[in-house]
Amino acid sequence: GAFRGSTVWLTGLSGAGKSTIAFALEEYIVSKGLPAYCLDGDNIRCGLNKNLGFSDDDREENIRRIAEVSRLFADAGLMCIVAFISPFEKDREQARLLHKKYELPFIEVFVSTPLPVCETRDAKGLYHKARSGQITGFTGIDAPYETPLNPDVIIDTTTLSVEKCVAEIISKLAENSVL
Ligand code: GGZ
Repeated sequence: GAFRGSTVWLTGLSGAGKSTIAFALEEYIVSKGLPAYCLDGDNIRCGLNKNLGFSDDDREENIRRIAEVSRLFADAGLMCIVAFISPFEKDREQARLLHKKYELPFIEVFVSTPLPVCETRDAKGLYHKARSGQITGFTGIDAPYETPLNPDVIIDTTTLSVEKCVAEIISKLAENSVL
């Protein structure tokens, strides 16, 4: 079908695989000659949101700004692929409503990889630091993660390959006439 600007919103724990899937999806879309761009901690929390930390209020503001930016990207005709924990249901719902208001497609992908798997991966050693008390307020350990109530796609990277995860998202996008 015809390509339309949209937002693919990945949510899940640290280490769930959000960024890996996001960049694989971006690569796939760009390889088709279509415009896509990933927003993640590296390009948002280091720039636009560098004044924000990990308190509940800061996470809410982090997600609010990301929702606004993704809405603008989608409106500009890109597929904006967003990869943040986004732990609060109400903030994700606000992001969805914002896109709805501007009639822009919004696909919520719950990367549901369970905590024990994320914790075993522990790529940056943050879970270890959280368990040993060197970091406080870490999502899944001593800060909440609210499980999405109505995600459009659910992906568990424990057993699914990156290619399969991307394929699941692609088929949902096609179903929604975004691709
Ligand atoms: C959760 C934290 C924290 C705390 C630093 N809690 O694996 P990472 O390192 O690369 O991904 C995590 C990232 C989470 O930032 P987000 O902007 O996605 O979070 S939120 O949507 O809740 O605003 C982790 C690192 O930052 N990190 N401290 N306390 N993750």
